[in-house]
Amino acid sequence: MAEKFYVTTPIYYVNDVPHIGHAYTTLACDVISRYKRSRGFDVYFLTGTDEHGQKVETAANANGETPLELADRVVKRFQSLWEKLNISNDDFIRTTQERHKKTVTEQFLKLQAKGDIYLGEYEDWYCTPCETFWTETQLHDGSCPDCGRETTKLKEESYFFRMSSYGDQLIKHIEENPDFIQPKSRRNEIISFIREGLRDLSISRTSFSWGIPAPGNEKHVIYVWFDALTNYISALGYPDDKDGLFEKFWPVNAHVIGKDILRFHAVYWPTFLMAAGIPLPKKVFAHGWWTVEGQKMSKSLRNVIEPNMLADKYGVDPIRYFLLREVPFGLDGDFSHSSLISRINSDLANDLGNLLSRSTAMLGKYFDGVLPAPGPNDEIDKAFTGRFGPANEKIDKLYDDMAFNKVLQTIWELISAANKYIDETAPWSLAKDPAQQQRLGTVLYNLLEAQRLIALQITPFMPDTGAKILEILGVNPNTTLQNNDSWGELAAGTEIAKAAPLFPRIEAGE
Ligand code: ME8
Repeated sequence: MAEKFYVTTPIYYVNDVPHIGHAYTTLACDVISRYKRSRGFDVYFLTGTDEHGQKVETAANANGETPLELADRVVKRFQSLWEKLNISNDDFIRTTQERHKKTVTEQFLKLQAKGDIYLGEYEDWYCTPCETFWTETQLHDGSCPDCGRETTKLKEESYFFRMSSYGDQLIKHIEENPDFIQPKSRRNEIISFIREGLRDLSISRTSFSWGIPAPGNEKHVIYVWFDALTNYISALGYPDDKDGLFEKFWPVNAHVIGKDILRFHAVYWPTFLMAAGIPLPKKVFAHGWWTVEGQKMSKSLRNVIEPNMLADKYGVDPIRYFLLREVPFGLDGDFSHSSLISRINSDLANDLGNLLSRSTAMLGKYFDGVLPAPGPNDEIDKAFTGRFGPANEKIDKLYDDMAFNKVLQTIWELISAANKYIDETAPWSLAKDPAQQQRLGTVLYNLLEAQRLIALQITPFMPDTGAKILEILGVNPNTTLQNNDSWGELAAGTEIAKAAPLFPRIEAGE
């Protein structure tokens, strides 16, 4: 039976429209999903939207619409963007769906029956935009330590989750499972947060009504994180599991999130799961933060980068490539149009595009576009062709660490090696000597076969480009890596026409 792989994005709030930050996380999950499928895994890739809470209620009131009308309107912007960016999610969960509400209600009842949810009273400093309570000591000069805005003291009846009972068990889990929180640099931050002592967590509100009612006490709505985090199991049909998805895909292989919501995923969520007796996620990966031309992205600075606009201007595949190539996953990065343009011109138009047009042009010129059978490999050929097996193995390991930029670096080392192989073997000189005809055929075969393997590795990042290269090479564009990643599968006799440039160069200022 195929190995399974379950990966999730955060569910995005519907009170904001999608920008490159959201696209980044979703793209990363898409790339790893496509890679794992190509390797024969049975993949479940989940994304969705977080639709409850005070912010949505307030925004809807201000617009003169109901919260659900607002959610219905904004969710389409996410869904159409994912379609445009070629996102291959298997499911899309909305927290307003019945399937989700049912799971949250059942979780609540289960933990309440166990004594892990109890009714108490809450008093603390509340940041409305962040929907987060802070203790007095966490505030920065009285303001929210996350967003810097004003906080207000709130006291209300609230249900609490007995998070304080689970701190020791969670530390033990983190210590015994070194891959649980990634990147590693973030583990210590979480461990010290837990060591400071976990307080019981307020998980309901009476101050607004847009949410899932607390069962049996409907003046409370279930507070946003208890609601939102549960999406990862409600989408699988927990607890009824009529379709067997939970049984098959849980525990999740990776929750991919931004560093802003690591604590919720690495502390709150695992303790909810422990209380419910559900196994913990295998990995929580917190990636870094994008700024734009050196500044924080924000509506008020009017510098929000809309992926729709970028895709229209530069094409979907270049954007997909750029976001994952530019910055090591896990570190912060800065978006600038000039670095995007320079990557498109140098990596895509020059390195990748020229390689294909040069080699297909030579095949046309020297062999009428019909791929010759290769003769024996010289030392120089062996050095080149021998790179691909180890590179495939290296890439597979890099995916386990979500090191997307290193995967791309490794692929681009192969592309550079291919360009260098052309320069070193100088096919144009071989072509002058009829005695070198077989040697010339070997060189061209190796070059084009190399590009078949390169295209297979490129496809998770740039699905259209990968398919296009495979088609040019006369290979079925749906070919996967599994069983097709060893050297020498390109069939002699295949007709390969001269390829048009894959990526037009972009002049600065265009
Ligand atoms: O937090 N750089 O939703 P959200 C990189 N609903 N990534 C960014 C980013 C940036 N500048 N801005 C946003 C929520 N992101 C909750 C989640 S999950 C159970 C509930 C990405 O709409 C990043 O993945 O605020 C971040 O974690 C997420 O968007 C926050 O999305």
